Amino acid sequence: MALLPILRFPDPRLKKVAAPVHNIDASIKRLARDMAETMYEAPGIGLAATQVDVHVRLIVIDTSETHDQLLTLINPEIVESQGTQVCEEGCLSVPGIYDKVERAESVVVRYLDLEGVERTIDADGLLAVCLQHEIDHLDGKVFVEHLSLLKQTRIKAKLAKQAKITA
Ligand code: K1U
Ligand code: ZN
Repeated sequence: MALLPILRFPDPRLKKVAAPVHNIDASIKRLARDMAETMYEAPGIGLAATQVDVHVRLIVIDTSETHDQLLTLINPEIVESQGTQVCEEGCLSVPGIYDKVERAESVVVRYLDLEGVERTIDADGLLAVCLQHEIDHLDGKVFVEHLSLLKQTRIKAKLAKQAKITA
């Protein structure tokens, strides 16, 4: 297993649209394991392959308090959504920044598991938010792009300052 480096916003590679997985081979299974290890170590409650600079449609999520309910979703697709909720979000690619984003309250997501079996999840609350956040990553969208342009400019300035200090 390996910890993978996570891209930082506004890295242009975070804007790439990920390609569907056609073959769930050993390299996809290894990537899923490495992403889970990276997510737990960060720590975070989700991670998309885009964030580790691999542009395939694969996400891992664990929103449980016990960190033992890992979900690995290949080619996830929102097939139904209902209502709205506003939730404070963070992102491992935008460290130290948290802000409120409006999302659907509940979603039904269709995906393939690691054995290639088609499944659906019916999610609400934090899991629904996390699914939408991670699927956005696969489409090249970071949560700050849901915020005003003024906020985005401030966030970029703050991250640039942080990067200067740590360089
Ligand atoms: O995609 C990511 O960068 C992961 C992100 C997922 C997420 C968080 C909150 C709302 C929506 C999506 C994170 O995991 S940020 C870190 C975080 O939320 C967290 C860290 C430690 C314990 C609990 C939560
Ligand atoms: Zn994120």
